Amino acid sequence: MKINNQIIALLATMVFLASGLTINSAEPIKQRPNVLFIAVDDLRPELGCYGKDYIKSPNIDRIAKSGMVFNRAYCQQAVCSPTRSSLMTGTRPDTTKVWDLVTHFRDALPNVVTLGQHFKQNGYFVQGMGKIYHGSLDDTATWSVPWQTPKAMKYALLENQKLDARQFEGEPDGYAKPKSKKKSKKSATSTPDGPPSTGFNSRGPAFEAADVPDNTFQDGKVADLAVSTLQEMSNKKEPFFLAVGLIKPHLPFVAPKKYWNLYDPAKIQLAPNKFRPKDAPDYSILSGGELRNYHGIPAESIPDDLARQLKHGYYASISYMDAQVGKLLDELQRLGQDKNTIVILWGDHGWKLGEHDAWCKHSTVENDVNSTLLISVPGMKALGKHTDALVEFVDIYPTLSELAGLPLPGHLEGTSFKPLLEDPKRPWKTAAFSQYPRSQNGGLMGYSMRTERYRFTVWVDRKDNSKVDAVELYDQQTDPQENQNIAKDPANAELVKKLMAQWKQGWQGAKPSAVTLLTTGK
Ligand SMILES: [Ca+2]
Repeated sequence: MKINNQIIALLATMVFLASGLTINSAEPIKQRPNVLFIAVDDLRPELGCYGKDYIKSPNIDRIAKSGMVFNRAYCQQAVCSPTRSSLMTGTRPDTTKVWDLVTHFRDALPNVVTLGQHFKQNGYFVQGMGKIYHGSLDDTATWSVPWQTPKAMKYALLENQKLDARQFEGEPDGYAKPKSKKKSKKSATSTPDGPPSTGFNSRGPAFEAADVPDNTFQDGKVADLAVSTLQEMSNKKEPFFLAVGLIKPHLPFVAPKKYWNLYDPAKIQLAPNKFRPKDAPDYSILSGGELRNYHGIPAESIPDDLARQLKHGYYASISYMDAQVGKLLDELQRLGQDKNTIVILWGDHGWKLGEHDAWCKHSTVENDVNSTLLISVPGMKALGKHTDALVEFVDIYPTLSELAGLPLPGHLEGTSFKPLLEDPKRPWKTAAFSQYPRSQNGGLMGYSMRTERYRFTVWVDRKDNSKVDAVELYDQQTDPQENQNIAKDPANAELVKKLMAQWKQGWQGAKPSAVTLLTTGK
């Protein structure tokens, strides 16, 4: 009887392992993979590994070579706190109720188990540093030890520090706090179109190139801290989950001069579509109020020479951030932990660098919601591959959990994309969903759906979602820049009807079916 039980247990384990879906959950905890979770602020997918050879991102490209690049990864709302709250809770903005920069997800979800918390509860040592949650909206339950960020200068040059100090109480930490918290909250909730405005031209310059070491600024200091933390973690008995948040290429584009020197400004190409999308509602894209908060940026359209400087700064900031990523990868390798560590890197949303005569994020257009996502898993089959499958940032929580052999909490609203790591071309989600609020017309929410071929956005009354204010439709096959809204073209009436029906099904209707998962899984 005892032997029979052992045989049954052995057979059960073999079937479980043969399914290839997850690590045996009975495996000793120390055998589980570590996770290096790198969050990058405002990083659009314009990198060497995304085929943009002119960008110097050799270290992120290393992750791509040992992992997979997601060409069509979508954030759920293109601004810091909503996208990060969504990703970290594994739920969508309408569940977190975080659509602005001042609301904490614990207000609506007091007991939700976050990604880090889930790993912690399953025996991991979970530590976070740098920008993971937005600004001061940390969540202590996520971490095994308190989250931390080293203090650093925002600008290296004194004249820039002075310019920047005008509107803020001492803000050398890069997390400037408005003088009045109350005023900030009122400002943010009354204008959900963007970040709390600190005033036109009130901040320091939008860019700086000073000849200073990497650790002058926050990302350099965070990388140094992460390197020493990796050393400590590699000596622990339990596996680690280290979350490292880098704040460049977020504005201001401040990077040491050596990274600016990697680019020839004369060769920097400006956006080819410096105009609004035709036949789109006026509120669909904002011109970029966040950028106008910086000193010397005009309220009107950005002239080409300034646009070129800004792009130069964005690229330099990418290369500076990328060098910090390299320090983490080098240390992981030096410690011999690379063989047992999942590395994931994500940019919290996309960005406009002059496309549609606009800057920054804060919309539902492809430039803003399509973001950077790479993952490298020890032993994965599809090394160095790209996938065009539609994935969403809410999928990251279940994916990492499954890769580590952890159970999936019932509250999750995404789908593990682990099967794509084995077969990047397999059938997958039929749509990805993003949203953005607007204050216009009594308060609107744009719910946007990206299918294989189309972007379809429906702007509805926030108080009554059945009231439609406007519809946008872009054919990504013929118009990947989204320059022409074709929703009102009578020739597309049937297509709009069909997409509207799919849109009404929402994310629940776009999931890869259980049948697909089982029959094509390898
Ligand atoms: Ca951001």
